[in-house]
Amino acid sequence: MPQTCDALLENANLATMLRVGQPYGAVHDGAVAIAGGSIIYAGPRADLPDLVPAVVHNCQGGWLTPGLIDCHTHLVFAGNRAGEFEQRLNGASYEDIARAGGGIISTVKATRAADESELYDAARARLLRLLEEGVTTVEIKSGYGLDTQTELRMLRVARQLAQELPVTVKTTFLGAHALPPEFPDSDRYIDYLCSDMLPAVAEAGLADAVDVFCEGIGFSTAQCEKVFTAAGQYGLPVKGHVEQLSNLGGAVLACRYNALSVDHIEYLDPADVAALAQSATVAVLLPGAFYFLGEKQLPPIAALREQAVPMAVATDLNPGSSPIASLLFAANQACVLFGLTPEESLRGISCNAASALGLNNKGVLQAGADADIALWHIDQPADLVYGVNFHRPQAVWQEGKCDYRS
Ligand code: DI6
Ligand code: FE
Repeated sequence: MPQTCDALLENANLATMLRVGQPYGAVHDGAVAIAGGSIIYAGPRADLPDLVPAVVHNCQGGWLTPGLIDCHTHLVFAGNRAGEFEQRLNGASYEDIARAGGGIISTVKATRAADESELYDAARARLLRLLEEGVTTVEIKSGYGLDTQTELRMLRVARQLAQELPVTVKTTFLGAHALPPEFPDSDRYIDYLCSDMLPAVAEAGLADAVDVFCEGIGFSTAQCEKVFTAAGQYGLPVKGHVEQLSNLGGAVLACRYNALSVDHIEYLDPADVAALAQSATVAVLLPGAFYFLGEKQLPPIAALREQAVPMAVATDLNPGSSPIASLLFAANQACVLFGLTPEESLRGISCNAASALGLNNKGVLQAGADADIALWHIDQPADLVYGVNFHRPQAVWQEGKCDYRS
């Protein structure tokens, strides 16, 4: 008896992103079958099993990729930091502005003052920009509340976005993002975070992971370690903003706590890459922040590549260091600014981004994976990262549900 399925996507080339055979795990003249929100077949058309599909979609020789994954964003926030952009271009540095009470803290003030529906509407508009480009999974951090109530509000907004839009959202609690003005002492803030904020967030079930900003203008390694230990007590995996502006050793610390990812890492010492290679931790590259802040220090790409550390690429979408709502632009920047190959960059916004979020059923086209798929009218996968704002998907399937585009 032939098996029934919900949809058959035929007359397509597949960039499966599996690490077999051709670059990009490519399959020419392929087909994908979807049932119950999952892929039940992805491979050569010639080997397609006998299926009775409810819908057949002719992909007209286009390319199917996994739905794109933005594994590091701060897209829930209120306010606007264009004024700081002007200050920076008049000579102030990002760190000067932060130390003068601007920077992250100015967004904290605006976010605390915004109610849940204002925050939701602003975040939804930014998220739609990502979804238009074929993103089907996004990570969203808190960290502009820095008090229990506002952190919970940000995380609720992030979860609500996933209720109302065709996207999977993974939420991350980033209470250790900056020192709020009512706490002159960062040790006392970290104690409050561990004894009050984190328990409230964990008990509400609103976070999938816990993040820190390990930096001179953020928190020390000892303080980050306290946060990691507390996260472990709630069974939450950790990740870290580390080695973005200086090298404090946050990446090695995060690996000791089996972090899902270490993010930024421009100042990571190549000698410390071994710690990443020996763990399952993903290196998340954020070229948008490097670009927007005009940084010069490049992440140790050659060492990461030599030691086969998985590299992901994300937008870091936030108002201060990366006001960039385009994952394909970030993927282009990873090639142009950091020297990733187009294949590495596309893996960075698909399979490796899934790993950075602890998702083992997304980011590839393979039987058993979630049916998160984008269809592109392109000649080859590299087209997606070669041009800027050249391409939009013709159709996107998110957990099997199709959204056709023009
Ligand atoms: N590193 C960053 O680049 C962002 N957060 C962080 O820890 C900046 C966030 C902001 O400036 O609002
Ligand atoms: Fe960030």
